[in-house]
Amino acid sequence: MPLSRLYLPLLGVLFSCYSCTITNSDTALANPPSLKTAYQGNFHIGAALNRPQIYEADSVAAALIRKEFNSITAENMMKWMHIHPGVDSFQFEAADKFVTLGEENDMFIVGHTLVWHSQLAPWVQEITDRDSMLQHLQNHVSKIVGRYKDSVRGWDVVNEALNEDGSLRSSLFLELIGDEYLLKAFEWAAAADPAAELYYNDYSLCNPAKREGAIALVKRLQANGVKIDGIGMQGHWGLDSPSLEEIENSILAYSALGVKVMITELDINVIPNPWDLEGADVNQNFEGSPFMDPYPAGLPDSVQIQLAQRYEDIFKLFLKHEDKIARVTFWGVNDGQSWKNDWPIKGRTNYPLLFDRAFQPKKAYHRVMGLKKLDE
Ligand code: 9MR
Repeated sequence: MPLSRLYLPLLGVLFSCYSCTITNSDTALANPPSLKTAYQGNFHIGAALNRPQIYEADSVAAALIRKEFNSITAENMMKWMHIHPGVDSFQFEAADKFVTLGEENDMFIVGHTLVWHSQLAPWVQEITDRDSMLQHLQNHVSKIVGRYKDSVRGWDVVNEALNEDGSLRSSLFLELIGDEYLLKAFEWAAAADPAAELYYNDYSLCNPAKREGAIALVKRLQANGVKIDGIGMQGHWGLDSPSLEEIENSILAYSALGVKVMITELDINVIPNPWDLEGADVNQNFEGSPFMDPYPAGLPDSVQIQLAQRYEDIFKLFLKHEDKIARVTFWGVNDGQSWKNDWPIKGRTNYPLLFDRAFQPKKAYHRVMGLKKLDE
């Protein structure tokens, strides 16, 4: 048998391996590893965007957002004071830009937030009677949800309506309308866009007393036949608390109501929390104190490692409950931009997210990605 007969098939195999390497690396170049691709089969990975990010002022930030995230939330631009500053005036420009950005990149767009006691426009505080509050609230919810019908896919309809003990927080809405405002807000949102998902969003939802309050709130809506699709557990967490057990108990409890669970507003605080110091007066005592702002020049490796471990632990838990969790949204893109640098004490240097101030992925990013590599 001529030797070429033996060699030709071998050459064919070699060539097909070579071309398959080319194809794979081409695909890798077209789809470099990212949070959104790694977690594609599990849940959406989102980020809250601030105004410069919505306007894509920084090309590095813009590229990173497109690469890593498949869901976006407006950090501030859809809040009442910004979007509805006067009785008859709506400012939709930034919100429109935000929605266009999400649509162009095929992202799951989340509207934040329709009914919240904070960041209201001053004119709302002047409303003094039930009927006019009902009318203005309905107008607010219907106009905004209606404008973004079929574009915004999920709304934080009501934000932070509970106290830490699970009772309803006193607010203008509660005082003037009574707790019916909760039902109404969801009803108006559903009427304006029947296809949009509707959520209740709050912090400390792993705290057992508040959890009971949230469960009661969802049950109340359900008992009245009002549509609610999910609970947003804001993840403004620390290195040690809440415990994984408390987080898991909450995911299970909310999911048992038949609604989706979202981890929203995720960031992990790594600097001292004044609330942990008994009797501390947050506003007066600690401005500029090195004790409260220990890492102005960079995060020590030891803490970087703790942060990476914490992120790995919570993402492991999220993956365990991926059938219940629809989305995990970070409250910001990189450390420099996070609200945690200015709250509860202004001007500190915090490191709560997966990307550093130069938009470089941190150890925590690699650990979160590493969980998926083990899976493959
Ligand atoms: O991150 C937001 C920050 O830029 C605003 O100044 C602040 C005003 O209240 O709101 C922050 O976002 C909040 C979110 O809308 C609701 N949950 C708590 C978040 C952190 O305060």
